[in-house]
Amino acid sequence: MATTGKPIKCKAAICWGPNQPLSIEEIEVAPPKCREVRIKIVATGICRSDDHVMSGAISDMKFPVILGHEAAGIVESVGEGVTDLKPGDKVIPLFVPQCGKCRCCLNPESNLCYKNDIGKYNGVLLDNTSRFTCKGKVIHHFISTSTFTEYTVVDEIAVAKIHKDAPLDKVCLIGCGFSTGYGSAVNTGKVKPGSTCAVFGLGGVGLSVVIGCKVAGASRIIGVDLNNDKFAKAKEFGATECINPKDYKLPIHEVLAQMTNDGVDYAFEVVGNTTVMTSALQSSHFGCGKTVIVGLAPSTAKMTFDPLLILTGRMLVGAVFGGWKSKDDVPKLVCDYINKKFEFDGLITHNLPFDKINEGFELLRKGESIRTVLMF
Ligand code: COD
Ligand code: ZN
Ligand code: ZN
Repeated sequence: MATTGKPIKCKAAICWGPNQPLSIEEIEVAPPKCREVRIKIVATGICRSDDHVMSGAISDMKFPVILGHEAAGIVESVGEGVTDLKPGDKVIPLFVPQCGKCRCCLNPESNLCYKNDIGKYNGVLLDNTSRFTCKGKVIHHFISTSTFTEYTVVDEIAVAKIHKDAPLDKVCLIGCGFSTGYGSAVNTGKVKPGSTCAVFGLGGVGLSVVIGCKVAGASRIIGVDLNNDKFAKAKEFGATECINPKDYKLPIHEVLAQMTNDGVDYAFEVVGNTTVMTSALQSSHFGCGKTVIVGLAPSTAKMTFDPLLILTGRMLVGAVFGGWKSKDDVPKLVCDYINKKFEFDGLITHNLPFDKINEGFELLRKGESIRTVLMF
C-alpha cells in the first residue's frame, strides 16, 4: 500500500477530558512497530464503557484519549514479525487481548489475559508508547483498541482475523456487546437445555444474554427491566415472559420464586447495580442456582448478601467479554453469525456517519438506542 511505513493523517474523535463532547480532529497515526497492526476502521459501535469514561466515572483514565472498543475493519499494514495478518484482511480489534502465554491464557477456564489494559488504563500499546498525535500532543489509546478513528494501531495479540465474507457493519458487535452477553449465557453460565433463566437488564448486552439462553435451549427466559419499552424486543429475541419490578409490591426475587417453583436455574445481572446483583442471587434456586454478574458496578460500590445463600448451594460467577478467549473465539463467532447460528442485527437500532458520534452518545443516554453503529 502507498501508506505502508508512513504516518497517516485522518479523522478521529478525541476525548480531551471528562464531561465534554468528543471533538472530531485531524490526527496523525504512526506506522505499526514490531508485532503491531494498523487497521482502517469501517464500522464501530457505541458502548456503555465509552460513555462511562466520557462521564468521568473512571477516575484513573488518562486524557486525552481516543475511545471506542467495539469495531470491525481492514488491515492497512503490519509491523515486523506479524505472521497471521496481511493488508486487506478483515479484522475485529480485541479489548481483551490473548497473548497465549500468561497464566490466564494457559488456563482453558479463563480469558482475562494479563496483557489487558482494563482497570489499569495505561493508555499505551505493549511497548509503553502511543501511535497517535494531534496538534503536537500525544493521544492515549483505550483498552488495547481505540476505534473512534479512521485508522488505529493495535498489538498483534489484540486483533483477530475474521471471515472474508463478514459484513463489517454488523459483526462489529462481536467486538463487545453481543459476545459479552451471549458468552455470559453459553460460557460463564453454561445454561443447560430445558432450564429456567432470568435476565435483569434488557439493554444490548442483556438482549444478547437472552439470545445465548435461547441458543443453549433454555425453556423459560424471563426478562426483568424497569422500562416496559424494552419488552417487545426482548420477546423478539427469545424472552418467554417479561416483568417490571415496579408492577409488584413483593420484592422481585419473591415474584420470580412464585413464577418458577422456588427460583430460577440461572440469573444474569446485566445492569451494573449491586442491589440488582443481590436480587439476582436471591432469585436463583437453592442447591443448584447459578448467578452470573455481567454488569460493572461503580468502583466504590460493595455487594452485600447473606452468605447462607451460598452455603445452601447457589453459585455466583462473572466474566469479562463473556469468557471468550478473544483471538481464538472471535473468528468462530463471526462464522457462527454467517452460518446463522444466531441473529443479532435487530440490536442495531441506529446507524450514523462517524461525524455524528456525539448524537449517538445522546441516543444511548436517553435510552432511545440499543446500539448505534457509526460508519466511516
Ligand atoms: N432493574 C432492572 N433493570 C434495570 C434496572 C433495575 N434496577 N436499572 C436499569 N435497568 C435496565 C435499563 O432500563 C436498561 O434497559 C438496562 O437495564 C441496561 O441497559 P443499557 O442499554 O444501559 O446497557 P447495556 O446492555 O449496553 O450494557 C449493560 C452493562 C451492564 C453490560 C454495561 O453497562 C456494563 O456494565 N459494562 C461493563 C462490563 C463489561 O463487560 N464491559 C465490557 C466493555 S463494555
Ligand atoms: Zn463495550
Ligand atoms: Zn495472556
